[in-house]
Amino acid sequence: MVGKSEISGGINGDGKDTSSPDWQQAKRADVNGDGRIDIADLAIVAKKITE
Ligand SMILES: [Ca+2]
Repeated sequence: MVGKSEISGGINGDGKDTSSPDWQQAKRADVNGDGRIDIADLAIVAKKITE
């Protein structure tokens, strides 16, 4: 389940990876599970919202 908090978290977390100190929070936005938050995750989240 993806909500608005995950969207904003994803945007705020853009560019973070597993070495980021707040990864435990940021990883919620790592929807494709590759260990980093980037535009690919944002695109997936955006797609889920519009489905
Ligand atoms: Ca990712």
